Amino acid sequence: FIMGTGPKPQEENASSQKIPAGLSPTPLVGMIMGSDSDLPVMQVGANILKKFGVPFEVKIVSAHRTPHRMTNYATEAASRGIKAIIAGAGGAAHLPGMVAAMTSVPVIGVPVKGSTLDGVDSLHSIVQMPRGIPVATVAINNSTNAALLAIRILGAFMPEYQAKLDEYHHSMEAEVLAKTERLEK
Ligand code: RP5
Repeated sequence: FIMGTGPKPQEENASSQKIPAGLSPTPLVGMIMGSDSDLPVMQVGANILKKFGVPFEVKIVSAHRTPHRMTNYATEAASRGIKAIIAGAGGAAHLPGMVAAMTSVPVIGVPVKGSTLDGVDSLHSIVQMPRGIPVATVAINNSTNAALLAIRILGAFMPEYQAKLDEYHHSMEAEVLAKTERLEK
């Protein structure tokens, strides 16, 4: 993937990272995004999937620039064995909702912050799905939580992922407790 060149919002530490190697030909999680300019935000979540050992793929799928590709992706996802789709998009961010309309695989939307409106446009576009077609929406630019939610979905029927999440939560707790201990000294 080639990173977008324009000034784009980036999560902390995202700019120096790349989509991790080892993308799977038989993914359980599909990560899609509307543009390569979304990559700096989305690769943070991709790194979480990699860290948890989740087989995943990453693809640029645009609802408005590549609508046929989007349709194919959504309609084939279930038969390809994909159990959760993470879809990041900015602006009039219809990608997650459109994909969710064409598959019963759970879709997690990541509102990507663009250069205007602070990402609220993306957030509202994704979170305000009319009844009948749900999209689980995470906070603006929070591909980390999208990845963790996808892992929770896998954990519902693959206990090894639940165990890994428990471990993750314990290490997060230990980290916070260690920090507060240092402060209190
Ligand atoms: C959306 O439009 C993408 O998800 C991206 O966030 C936004 C801008 O795309 P580019 O013009 O940077 O390609 O489709």
